Amino acid sequence: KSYKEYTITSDGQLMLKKADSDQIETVWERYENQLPQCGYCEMGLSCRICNMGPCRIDPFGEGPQKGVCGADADIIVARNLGRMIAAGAAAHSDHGRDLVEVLADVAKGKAPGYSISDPVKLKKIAGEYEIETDGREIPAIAGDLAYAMMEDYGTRKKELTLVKRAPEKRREIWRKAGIMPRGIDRETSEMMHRTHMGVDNGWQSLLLHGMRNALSDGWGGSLIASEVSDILFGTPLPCANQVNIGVLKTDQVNIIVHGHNPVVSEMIFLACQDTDLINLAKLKGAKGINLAGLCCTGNELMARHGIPMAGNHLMTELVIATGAVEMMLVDYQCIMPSLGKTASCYHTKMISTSDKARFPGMEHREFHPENSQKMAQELVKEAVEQYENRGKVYIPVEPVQSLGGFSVEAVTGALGGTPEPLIEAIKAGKIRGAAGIVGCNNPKIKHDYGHVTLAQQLIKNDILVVVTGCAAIATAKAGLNAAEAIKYAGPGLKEICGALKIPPVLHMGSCVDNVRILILASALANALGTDISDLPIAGSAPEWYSEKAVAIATYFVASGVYTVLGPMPPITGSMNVIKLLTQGLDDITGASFAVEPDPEKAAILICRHIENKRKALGL
Ligand code: BF8
Ligand code: SF4
Repeated sequence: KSYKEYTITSDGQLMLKKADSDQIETVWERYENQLPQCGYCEMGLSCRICNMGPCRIDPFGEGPQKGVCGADADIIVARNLGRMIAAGAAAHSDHGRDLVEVLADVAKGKAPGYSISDPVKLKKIAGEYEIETDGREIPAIAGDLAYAMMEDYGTRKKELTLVKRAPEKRREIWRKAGIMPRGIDRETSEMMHRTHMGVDNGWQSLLLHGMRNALSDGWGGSLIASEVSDILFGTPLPCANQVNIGVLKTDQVNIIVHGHNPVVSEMIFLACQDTDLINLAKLKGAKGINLAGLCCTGNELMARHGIPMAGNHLMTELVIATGAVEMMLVDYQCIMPSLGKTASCYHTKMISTSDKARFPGMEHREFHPENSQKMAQELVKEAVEQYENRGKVYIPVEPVQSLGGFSVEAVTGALGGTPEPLIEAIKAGKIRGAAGIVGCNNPKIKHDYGHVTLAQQLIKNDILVVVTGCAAIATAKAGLNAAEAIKYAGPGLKEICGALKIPPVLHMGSCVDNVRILILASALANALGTDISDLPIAGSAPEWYSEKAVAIATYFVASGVYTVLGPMPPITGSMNVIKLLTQGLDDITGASFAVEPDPEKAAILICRHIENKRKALGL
């Protein structure tokens, strides 16, 4: 079989060949071994929520139409989707909580190595929480903010603090629909309660609560994760970096960080700059220490420090197969449990770092705020010592240049301090609108094909593209996140991006940073005195796989952003659920979902939507 059928990337194709000759099992092989996948599960028609089951509904109407408890297809599909949203929201929000805990420890002086890198942002957000900042010491403000954020997680009775950043019109829509998020943990917990057997058996009310649960992530947990990361580690600014497997170095100690939480990767980043450790690496015959990222923690380091990026989700096994990685450190989320086995074929040391996430074949070395600095030093030293054990390495490509770090502050900065120039360009029709391309890789879609094709089509049609997560890494590898990529853009977008010296595809960060897209959209809506749903913008997740992506897509739609999914979610067992999500929601949140696995067709859907919104605005 040709490796071109699996991935459009040349490093991926070459590494798949290498993995084959090394007899390394990959995610694609395991996917093929699973085929055909269960049709009931694909349609969302199987239920194993209680022990009277498991149950399944016959989609052809011949077998059972109800589970043992009496639940029908609509209830089962809605309940399953609700639990996907809850898991996704929990993942992002619990990640946010870890940052808030570090913030609290920094305030108490109990987190050596961590500090407040952006005091301006700290004060700004403290102000949003109505915390007194005038004449007060930074640690005191940080402590109060951490405490107030922890309260947002708990059982609040009213509204999350930061929803006030959404346009007033949008908040009224949420209040009217009864989906205003109240507490971050509360909404996830309530979803688990509602989906217990014998609680909420209204498929509509389940889906509405799904919206509220997702909003508690988008305007709560993820937003807190993103903002507190900026406070602790700095707000991203545009910086150059390199991407693909070619960022690994034959003559340096290669350390990879993989996962999501900058609490770990930032400390590794600092330790990699330690002169004693660099000298030790030289003593061992290496030219230095090369730190590179994978997935979202890589995106965080890339956005803040220009650290190179080795690859996205489907590349994680193949990066190890280069034989060039001395150590890979993981925290949590999207880390395939196969990685330990892959690494056992090479000299790569695998380290798990979070008390919440263990993996077979990895050594567990837990990071806590009080020991992180020391632990990072020890581990980088061990990685350096591992260099001597390296066998043959294979790094088949040269890296690609890209630009990262487009926080909202950086985007408005590039525009000269206000969103006005962007609005003018949209009004003049030079930029037709903007679209987010976000989310994962999934072996069901040719690796990176969905992201790259969609981005190419959209910029060609003068639509500004913003990217996060694994999508951002895909477009970076394809050369689209560089200023030179304006040559692929339509004439209007080319003119504007050329004048501003920005790429037509803007890397906005990791998956929790999807909230940056919402904040930018809110700023545009506020400047126009309108709501997010009136803007000529759209979202998409062309290769999504994870429950987190379901939460993100849902809070996008609940926030008024039309969103096109690539792979079909497990909802086809209920026409009612499909109709509500693809049409009915328009009346409630002013936006809906679409599903289109072919990125060229998805581009047409997005262009059409953007043109319709322009028309409605009289543009
Ligand atoms: O949070 S895009 S595969 S790595 S879930 Fe995972 Fe998907 Fe990548 Fe980051 Ni997001
Ligand atoms: Fe079956 Fe109902 Fe139990 Fe689900 S909740 S497993 S449908 S009995």
